[in-house]
Amino acid sequence: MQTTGFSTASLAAVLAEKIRSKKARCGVVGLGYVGLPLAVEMAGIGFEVTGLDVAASKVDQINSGTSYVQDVPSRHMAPLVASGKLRASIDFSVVAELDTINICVPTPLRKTKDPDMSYIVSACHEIAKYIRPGTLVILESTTYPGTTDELVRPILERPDLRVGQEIFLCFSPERVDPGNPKFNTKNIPKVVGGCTQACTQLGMLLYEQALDTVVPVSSTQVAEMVKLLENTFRMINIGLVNELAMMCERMEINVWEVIDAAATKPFGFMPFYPGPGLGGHCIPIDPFYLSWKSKQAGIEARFIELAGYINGQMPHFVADKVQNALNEHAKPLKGSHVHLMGVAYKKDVDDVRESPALDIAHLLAQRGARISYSDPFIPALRLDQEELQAQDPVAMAGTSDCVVIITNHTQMPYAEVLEKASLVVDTRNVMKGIVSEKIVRL
Ligand code: SAJ
Repeated sequence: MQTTGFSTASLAAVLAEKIRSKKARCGVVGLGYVGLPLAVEMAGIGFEVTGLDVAASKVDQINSGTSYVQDVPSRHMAPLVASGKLRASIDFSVVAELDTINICVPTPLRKTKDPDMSYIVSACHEIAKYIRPGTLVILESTTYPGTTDELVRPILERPDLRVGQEIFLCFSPERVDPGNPKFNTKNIPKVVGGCTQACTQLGMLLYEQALDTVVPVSSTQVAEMVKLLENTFRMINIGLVNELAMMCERMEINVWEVIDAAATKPFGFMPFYPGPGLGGHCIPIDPFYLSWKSKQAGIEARFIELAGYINGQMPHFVADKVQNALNEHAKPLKGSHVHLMGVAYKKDVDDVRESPALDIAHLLAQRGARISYSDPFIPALRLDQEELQAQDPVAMAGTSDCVVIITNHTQMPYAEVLEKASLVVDTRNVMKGIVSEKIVRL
């Protein structure tokens, strides 16, 4: 069918050929822990990639060959910048020259636990100003089912730019696992679903150039729901073992031993481990995108709400455990020096977003404890109104009244800390198998 001087078939065919020949000019909007690795991957296999971000500091660092993302070494990125394969800009007018655009902007929660779509909306409005026929847009930000079709499509679509005809629109969930040494942008299977078959085909073609495995699904809604299932599955199972930890404390059963023994079951079981709470920018947040949309559809997502409540209780559970452990040593929490060992939201990452360490520190300080912390990945930390510097854990173990192991980073001097400390509250079973009066376990 003739549309605006181009036939749909030819627009898709021309774009497909540009992608196959690597002549497509690719854009990535949002240069964080998802967008930057994707931009580098695509530039690395020969596409000319333009990264777009609203933060001039990120753009300047990239254009100077300096990476700020843990999983993207500067030594990998700098040559791509030097060769002109990768560049960054804050000027969205470059969209007019792009053939493909991946949107990797944040999707946080508001304080009311409602989705904050402002980053997606703002990016789409910028793109809509400059997008031209024959362009493929793929949203990667984790979001509720229906976002691509109900929110993104109406912003981008015009009578002369119809999705599936003159422009092409997909959703593909990002599956980046920061700090994972085994799975990376290239080898993690990539799910993609388009608004139309032609959209899906083009989305598949683009990812097939750079990634090992592409998994097409029948719609953008399916692709959006896939990611929410993945992360809701984790959040609920973490909530389950956290509740089990609270039960086991009352029944004086070692929950870690229970989980390890259950994990010997070779089928039908997947171990999760209790901890000080749920941190990060995915697991505590993504499930609430699903529960929000589910409520709109008239169904209460009770599992998510309950797991959210239980996981949210863990910092209080840990603070009580510290207070009770000090009490057993005839020390009031008030006035005691408590040293937090590891404050990042999970092991071997340099990110404190939503870290339970922040909640635990706040609760202990509220009850009168003096707080110090150590973390090889976090040199400085703002706790409430105070700016703290990371301390040496062994020195702190010798001078504090209690050490609380919150994040089980691999490279930490656990043996020396145990030797020097008078009391250790271990929320991660780092001291597994060690028998000592000093150790209190979750
Ligand atoms: N946690 C537990 N017990 C567990 C597992 C995790 O308490 O058994 C805690 C962690 O300490 C952390 C929080 O939950 O505070 C989240 O941990 P996570 O291992 O889920 O790590 P994230 O938040 O980096 O999740 C990412 C997710 N990746 C994407 O969303 C693309 C998730 O889907 C991955 O499964 C996860 O990494 C992973 O497997 O590492």
